Amino acid sequence: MKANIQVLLLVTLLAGVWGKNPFLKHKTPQYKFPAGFPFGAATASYQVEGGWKEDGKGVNIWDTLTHDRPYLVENQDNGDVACDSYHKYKEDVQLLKDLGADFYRFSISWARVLPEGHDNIVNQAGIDYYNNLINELLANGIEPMVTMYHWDLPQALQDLGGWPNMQLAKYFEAYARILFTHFGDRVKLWITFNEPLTFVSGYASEKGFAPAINTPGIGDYLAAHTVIHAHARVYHLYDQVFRSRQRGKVGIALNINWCEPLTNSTEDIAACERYQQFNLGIYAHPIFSTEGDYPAVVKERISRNSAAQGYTTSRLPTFSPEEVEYIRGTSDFFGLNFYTAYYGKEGEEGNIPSLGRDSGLITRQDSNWISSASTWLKVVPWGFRKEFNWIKNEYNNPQVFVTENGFSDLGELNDTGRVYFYTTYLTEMLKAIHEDGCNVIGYAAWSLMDNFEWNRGYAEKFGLYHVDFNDPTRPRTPKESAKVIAEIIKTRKIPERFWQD
Ligand code: PNW
Repeated sequence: MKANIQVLLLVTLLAGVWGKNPFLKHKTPQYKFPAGFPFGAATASYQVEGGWKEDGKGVNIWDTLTHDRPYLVENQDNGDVACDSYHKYKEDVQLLKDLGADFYRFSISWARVLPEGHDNIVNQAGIDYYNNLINELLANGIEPMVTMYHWDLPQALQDLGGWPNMQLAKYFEAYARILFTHFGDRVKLWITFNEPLTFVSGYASEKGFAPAINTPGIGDYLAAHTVIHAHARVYHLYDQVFRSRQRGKVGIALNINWCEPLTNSTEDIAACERYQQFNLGIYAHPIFSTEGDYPAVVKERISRNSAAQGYTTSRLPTFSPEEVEYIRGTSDFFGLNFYTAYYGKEGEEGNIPSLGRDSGLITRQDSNWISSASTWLKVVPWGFRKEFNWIKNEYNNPQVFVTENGFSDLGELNDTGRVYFYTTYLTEMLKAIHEDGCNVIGYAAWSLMDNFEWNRGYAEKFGLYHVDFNDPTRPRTPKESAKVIAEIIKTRKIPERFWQD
């Protein structure tokens, strides 16, 4: 009898060592979020505000796309009313308060402030709206984090060619000057651009994001070039005119998917490295690397492909040495929007010419990965940790502020998929912080509430709060995920019932 118990104990112990003991639960270590680590939620002007022609707002490229080419959007939806946050911002602030959010990431509609895009006409009603929102946030102890550009370019500037026109860098600086002047006394966290990689694709296809112009492999590279210049101008403007008085931070929000090499071959490893360089490095290398400029592999391949295709100059514009210096180091933090991952292998896919073709790899997702309502978004929590590490190694461990991370479904209140997404992704983020030493300094969930999901209209929902788009009063209701996020913010850890084996 005694011997039997000893054997049982020994087996139990050994199994425990091997991590398979059914009695000893082998779970993720209970890491805490560092003291003072800010949690928040994010939205964007066109996706939530509505009020598309109210009080002097000018027309932007998403107004134009949804009105003139409604077939480009699921169900012909548009953002004319959206969540009606133009009228309901006080309620939005209460939602944030109920979450326990430390900050709110929202964007300013350029055409609401400058109806024609230029700084000659300032729309006072637009200034008032954002002043009211900012003041309401601060009165509730919530810090504003403001994105200057989340894809809604004034139509008047698109009429001049949009982002491929280098003059827009100057106009963007003038717009930013207006924002710093009016709001910089209270706004201390600024993001110049949200996801340039995504919105410049509006110049690579006539079917996707606004302005939906089909100049792949040329227009999108020109747009990227202008955007990088525009970002640097705004950073220098802040340094020269505003920083000493306002003492805030200026960054940029870049999106990237993790790319896992399909095999261990040097070709596939190199292919995934190219994926990072073509999709993230194209923006991050000029700003965050020690040497600046576009990544060497990006310059080489686009130049080589351009020549082979009969162009006498590269389709990718070049920075002069002075420009490289001007752009290098122009960010106080690295804003990261992260959602999903792909497998990558060497190969060729995509139109000639295009960024995808130039990058020289084939990407696929694993059919075993958990799906969302968005075709592109599979749940791959470990990719989040790997991406933090890639950024740490590539850019000398910069301060990374997660400016977006989230999951789509069809809008159910008992959103178990979203709860799984947040608890597993945040667990990987904690490992990146505590085990890998990645310098993660903040986190924003995308999104505070269901909203206009671009070409997918209202078909895919990312909100912590449900919004009823059939009700003219657009009521908001907390989902299960809102309660779980509130619990995480309060307890500073992932609740034990969500720990994974
Ligand atoms: C981001 N992709 O867009 C945007 O910043 C948000 O405005 C948007 O609502 C959110 O993520 C969810 O889509 C993305 O295809 C759009 O990989 C598409 C992709 C990634 C991000």
